[in-house]
Amino acid sequence: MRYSRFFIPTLREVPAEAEVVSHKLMLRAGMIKKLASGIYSYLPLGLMVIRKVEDVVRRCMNEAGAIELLMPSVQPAELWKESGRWNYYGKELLRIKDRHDRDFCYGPTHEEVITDIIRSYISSYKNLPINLYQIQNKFRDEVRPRFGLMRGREFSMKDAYSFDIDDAGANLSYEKMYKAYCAVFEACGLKYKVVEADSGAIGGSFSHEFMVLAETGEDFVISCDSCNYSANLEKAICVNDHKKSGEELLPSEDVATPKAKTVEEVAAFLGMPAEKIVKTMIVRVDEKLVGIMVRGDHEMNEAKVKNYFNASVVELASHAEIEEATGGPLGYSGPVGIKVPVYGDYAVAAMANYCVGANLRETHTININHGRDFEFADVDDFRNANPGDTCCKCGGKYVITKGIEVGHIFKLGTKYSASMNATYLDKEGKRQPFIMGCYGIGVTRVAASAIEQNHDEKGIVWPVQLAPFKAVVTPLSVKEEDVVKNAEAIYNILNNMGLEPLLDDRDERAGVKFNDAELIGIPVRITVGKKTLERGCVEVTVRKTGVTEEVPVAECAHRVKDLLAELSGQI
Ligand code: 9G3
Repeated sequence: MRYSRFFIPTLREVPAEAEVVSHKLMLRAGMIKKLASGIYSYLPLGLMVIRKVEDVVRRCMNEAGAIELLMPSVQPAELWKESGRWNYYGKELLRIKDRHDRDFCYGPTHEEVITDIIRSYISSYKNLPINLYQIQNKFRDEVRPRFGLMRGREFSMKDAYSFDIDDAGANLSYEKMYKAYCAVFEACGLKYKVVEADSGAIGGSFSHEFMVLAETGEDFVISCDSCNYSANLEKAICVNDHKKSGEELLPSEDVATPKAKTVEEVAAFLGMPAEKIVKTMIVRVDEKLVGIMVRGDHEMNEAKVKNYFNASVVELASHAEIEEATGGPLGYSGPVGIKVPVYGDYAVAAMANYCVGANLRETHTININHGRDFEFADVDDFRNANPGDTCCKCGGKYVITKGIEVGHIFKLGTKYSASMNATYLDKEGKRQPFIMGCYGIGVTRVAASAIEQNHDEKGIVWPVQLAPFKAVVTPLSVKEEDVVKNAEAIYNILNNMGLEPLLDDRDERAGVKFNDAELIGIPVRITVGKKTLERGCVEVTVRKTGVTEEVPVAECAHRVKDLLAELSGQI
């Protein structure tokens, strides 16, 4: 491609709203343009990278035996009413009406549509298993879209759906996708981790998330420092290895704690460590109210509470509900004398003489002891894991890093096939619901996360596998005939070798050309200048290292080929 005939609107400055580096650099490199909140146009350079990600995904999915199709993005409400999700989702589901006032939605995912297709055509166990996938735009009316393509409202996803006759088959389909996803992120040159995840509202028995490791990630990755156990924050198991305190029980006493609301303020006021204070969270679990007690230096884990009660909704109770349940205001809740059952996290169950809210404004009670002052309905793991916690697999210690969720795979089971009556005839001629799995990769998020992992102060440093152009040929002057002739020749050779070169044939100063090449992050630059040509050479520079070497013109193309192979870890 000739730069002068392409369209790369690079920017010097970016809007302040761009917080993370991938957002800033995608805007500056002229890869994307914001159309509305969370909605972006993919400009030519951006689209080239997205197409590269799609190519890698397609190749790995096809190699795993999945078959590509394409479903509409606008979906009829009827299918969502069948699955029971039309009323389950709130404003995040973009509902629209057609000219006949019929209800539709802009698809945030396609479980309903694919299940409708399969139930219409697959009637016998003989036609199973099958895995169908698409790369299609999705729309999720996120409450706070941010970070550019990292959390957009309209985004491109590869979503796959598998249908099996039984659990064993579904596990095999799941395993195939697990391996295919590893192949995708390897092939994209990304550093990633697979973590156990919570299936949550999606249902099904288990799921894994694929996390690109980046400090700017929105998600936490808990991994063991001794074994390969890894889970996301929702899922990471906290073992009950808390030694009983064994303290002698002290008489409890109400103490005034004026203006002390947070655990830190109460701890400071009472001169005790946060871990001697216990929070009683009043939460609504589906229709009922319960108290969940966690240590002051721990955070309640909603996903664990949801799974413990096998609930579909877990929310903090409203002020009125707290008043009703405890007789006291928000922020001073405690377990003593309240109308709702109280559940304790393992860490609390091992404590004695701890401080709780007195269910009175600006008042706490010290030296409280379960078993004497109140009873637990039950104790379990209700908190987020913390760095240093004991590994549930090997007893090692947890470390916590940040990550970007670029892939998520789910063993779904019969959640959709049962609700949508999607069945096949088994060997005995009996109707059975399909055992399903679903698998998603955030294609546009992969492109952004690659930048989060590969950039420096000059701009993007594309992994060769995702680079829009693998090499840029930069003639220092387009007025020097000899320079232009050699640049054109090298460009044509690289093109014929399939090395996707960009010829910067603009009549611009060398500095501008260098800055743009470094900003858009092309792996290798070939600089053609009068002086080096006098020695029959050109300069070859590797973007990642900044190392420049002088190479005879005749050997230049092969040197570039070798460098690219080195950079993509092929040699
Ligand atoms: C909705 C809305 C948002 C959603 C969903 C439904 C997330 C929803 C989960 C999934 C599960 C898998 C197939 C590809 C991989 C992920 N956000 N999910 O179902 F109505 Cl508004 O999408 N689907």
